[in-house]
Amino acid sequence: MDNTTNKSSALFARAQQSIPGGVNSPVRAFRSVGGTPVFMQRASGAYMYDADNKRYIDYINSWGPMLLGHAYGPVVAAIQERAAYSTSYGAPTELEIEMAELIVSMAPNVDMVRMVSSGTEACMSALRLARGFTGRNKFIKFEGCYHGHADAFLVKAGSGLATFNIQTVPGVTAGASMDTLTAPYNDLEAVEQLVNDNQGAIAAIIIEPVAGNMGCIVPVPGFMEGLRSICDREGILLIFDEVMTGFRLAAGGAQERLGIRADLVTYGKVIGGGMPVGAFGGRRDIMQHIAPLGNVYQAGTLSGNPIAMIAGYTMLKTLQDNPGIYTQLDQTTEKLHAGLADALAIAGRPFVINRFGSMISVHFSDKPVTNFTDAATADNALFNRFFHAMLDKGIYLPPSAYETWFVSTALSDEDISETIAAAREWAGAL
Ligand code: HOZ
Repeated sequence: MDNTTNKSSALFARAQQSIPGGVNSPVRAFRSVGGTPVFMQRASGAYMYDADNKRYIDYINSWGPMLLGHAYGPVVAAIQERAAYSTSYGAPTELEIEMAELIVSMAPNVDMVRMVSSGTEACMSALRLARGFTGRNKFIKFEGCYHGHADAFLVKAGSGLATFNIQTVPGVTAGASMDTLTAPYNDLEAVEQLVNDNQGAIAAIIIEPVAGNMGCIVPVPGFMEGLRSICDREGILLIFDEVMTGFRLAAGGAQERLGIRADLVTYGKVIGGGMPVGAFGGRRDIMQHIAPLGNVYQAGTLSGNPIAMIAGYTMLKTLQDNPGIYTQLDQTTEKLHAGLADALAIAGRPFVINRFGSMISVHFSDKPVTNFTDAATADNALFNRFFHAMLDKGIYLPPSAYETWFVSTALSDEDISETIAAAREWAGAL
């Protein structure tokens, strides 16, 4: 099925000549849902406009960062002002201290923080730090969780690897992934088994505290508490990958929302206000192992970049000063959930809507979706049809059942109603 406009089709054909697959990140290519990706030219608030100026209500929000909608005025103004000072110094600035202090004041259990340029960098650095701190090599990740594209994480990973059913990644050596242990999400017994089988060898358990790379999957009661107590008992570090959830679910992210303490936390997306930013932080005694204080080496020419910092700082300060934003996000997402549930019921096909805060997704499944196997055995062909029908009606959903949707404060009641009406029309015609 091809729902795209003429200009997008022409741009996609041209892009494929000089960019692998025509895109700079695989899921954008629409390969699993079919059709041609929509090329965007601008966005404002809740809306994106494609190359032919067709308007879309956006539920991707740049895969998470645009929590306050697109082209949020104060962030844009701050970027414009700072750009005139210089776009990069490669030397420390006061702004980086202000950013670090702000993060430490918002995020629980983060005494120190190091800025990087992406969520991938944040996760690979946090893992290296956990290994350096504990002197152990192995780590546990969960099937369907995605922690960026560093070699060790590309085992049973979600997001694009799940979307394209990539089981083995050429170029990732056996050596790079031999210390990666995997367990099903929400399965504490499987974690206990891995820990027993690898006594004294596991440096870290890394997890998306609310998973967003196999659709949205919520931790069952007791699961996170169980991980915390296993880590405490075994001297394992608990790493929360809050690239999606950080500053989105609450000012203090999933740690605050779930009431669980992590030893290390990784950030991305919202923390950069739409600029390429990531960060990892945590307990002082662990963070002090990072160079130049310790020997766990990590560096970056553009780390702490002034434009990225001012965008992120302005975003986070807005969130800190306006806690009502989180209530608004929850209420908007609840309305969307209720309306979609009513609308999709018309089709008479089983479906599950998972939601936590402003993360939500639909799986066409007849049983609860609590792990990757559940997500993978849902009717994802039906999701693809749903996706295209919504796209036709100007509703921009992630082009994969293995991605969460992200809600922004820019969405109005009218936008939600329009989205629900589109879903109802599709369900009625099925
Ligand atoms: N890894 C992102 C979704 N989980 C996709 C990033 C993108 O295509 O921009």
